[in-house]
Amino acid sequence: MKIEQAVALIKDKLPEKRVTHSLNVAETAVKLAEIYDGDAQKAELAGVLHDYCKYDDLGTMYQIVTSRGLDSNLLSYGVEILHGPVAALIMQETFGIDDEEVLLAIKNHTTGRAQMTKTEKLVFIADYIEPGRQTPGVEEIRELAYNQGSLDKTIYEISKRTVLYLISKDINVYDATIACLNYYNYSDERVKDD
Ligand code: DGI
Ligand code: FE
Ligand code: FE
Repeated sequence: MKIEQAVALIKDKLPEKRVTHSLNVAETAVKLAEIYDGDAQKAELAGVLHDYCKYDDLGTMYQIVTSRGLDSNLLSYGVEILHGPVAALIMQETFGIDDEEVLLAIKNHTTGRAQMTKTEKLVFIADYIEPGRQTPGVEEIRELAYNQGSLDKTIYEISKRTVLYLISKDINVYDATIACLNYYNYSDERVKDD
């Protein structure tokens, strides 16, 4: 899919604020691709499309999870966890996107996972640090991402903050979120992929 078509798709479907966020994520992911020698085209496309299903009907999303055999644990969660996996599936089935890195980056943008591809990492981080985000402490993560030279350390710090936030609100943590936290924990001694 060409980037113009992706932008048209989200402008047709998402409210203006979410379109702005999505374009910011795409632009941020491209910047990170330049710093970290990633694929800017893939990062941009996944960034534009990552929140395509953010406002979809939850019942319809559960039907998609069941009928397409997605992880059944998804059925214990809400739209926050479902919109990535469902968007990836729709981009593949309905819009014919077949690039695995783009699909994975859309699928896992909320939770991350262990052993992410470069494009997944770029979109996961870009979603957290795009210029419109005002989460307390986001400046520290921007500094890490832009000036400290480690995607993996940035991912760990994002994961840690997300999990601490979820626990403080008694919100359940999805398996992939925990797997991401543990995998990118740089205090742990296991050898990582980069
Ligand atoms: O879609 P966005 O708002 O741009 O951002 P996102 O897709 O990263 O979603 C962020 C929300 O997802 C935030 O409210 C925290 C929530 N979230 C992240 N990991 C988990 C989670 N929610 C639950 N229940 N469990 C998780 O593991
Ligand atoms: Fe999202
Ligand atoms: Fe987003």
